[in-house]
Amino acid sequence: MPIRTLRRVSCVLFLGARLFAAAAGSSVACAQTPGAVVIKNFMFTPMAMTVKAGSTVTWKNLDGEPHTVVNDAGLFRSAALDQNETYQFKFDKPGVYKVFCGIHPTMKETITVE
Ligand SMILES: [Cu+2]
Repeated sequence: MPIRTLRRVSCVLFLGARLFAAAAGSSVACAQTPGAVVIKNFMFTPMAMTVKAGSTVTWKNLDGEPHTVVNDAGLFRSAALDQNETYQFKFDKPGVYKVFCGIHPTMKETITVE
């Protein structure tokens, strides 16, 4: 088989694997990136996550509405995040951190740092 054909075959296999991973569901994708929180449909996703001490968590707002990322103990408070904007915080100490949106206080999540 010529090299060019081999390359094309492996490329198609690679794309197929990517599509399969996408079809397997967003919860799987989230589990593979523990430092990432998506804000969508007025929810933090995942609503509960565990990271290692020293990890930086990134929040990204996908909604057209602005949201904020606020710790109820006052450790951090983001500015209002417009669509596709991100906020990052580095968790140095182990503990359980409650997070909510300052604009929509019913939006909540818990981040456990171990
Ligand atoms: Cu909000």
